[in-house]
Amino acid sequence: MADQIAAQPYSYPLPPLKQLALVIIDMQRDFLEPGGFGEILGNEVSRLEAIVPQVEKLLARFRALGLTVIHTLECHRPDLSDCPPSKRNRGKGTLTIGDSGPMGRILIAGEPGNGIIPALTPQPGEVIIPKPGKGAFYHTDLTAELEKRGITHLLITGVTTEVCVQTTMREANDRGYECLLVSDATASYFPEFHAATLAMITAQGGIVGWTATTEAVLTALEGGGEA
Ligand code: TIU
Repeated sequence: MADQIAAQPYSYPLPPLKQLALVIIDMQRDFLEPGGFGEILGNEVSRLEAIVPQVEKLLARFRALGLTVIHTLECHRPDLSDCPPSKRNRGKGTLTIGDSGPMGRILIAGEPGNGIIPALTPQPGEVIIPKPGKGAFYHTDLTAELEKRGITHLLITGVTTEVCVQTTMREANDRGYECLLVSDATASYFPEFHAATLAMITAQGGIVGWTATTEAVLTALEGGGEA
């Protein structure tokens, strides 16, 4: 197995694999399917589906290697006590967070639209982090879950690149995690924001971390044994 991943702005050194986690951010029906939060914010949601095959491949490899997988979900309690009014009032669509939509109440935990898409359904033993904000560290158990497992390195995927993905990567970077964003396993409703995010992460010698393709990650992990 390789000891690094071919990445931008330079190779990403791999730690002992048990210290590496795959983070899958918010691959929820609310963002990927019509009738959810993404669409009520005015977005064309079809672009996000394109990354599902890449995320599936990475997930399959992590499962085969017995490595840590973390799924996050952007969601709020049914009583909205964890949703600041500033967030609820934003968007100015016909519906807002907590309202009933075609897939149930928008962005509310347990509603059909709020679940992870079937192709990426978590398996027992995988970590699920519900989060009320864009970043996965804010008001969640993520730090505790990472520390419990001795995780130091994060491969980050999911949606949307410049919102929850970038916020989470910046939060992780400030906490000392070595972060790599998988460039074709993350998507935005806005292709120019996807490109800008990759560029700003890797600028200045990797100020926030690294980017690499799914293929580069899979190639580096080829032949890796049980952690
Ligand atoms: N609107 C948008 O691009 N994203 C979000 O609201 N949440 C996530 O990115 N998950």
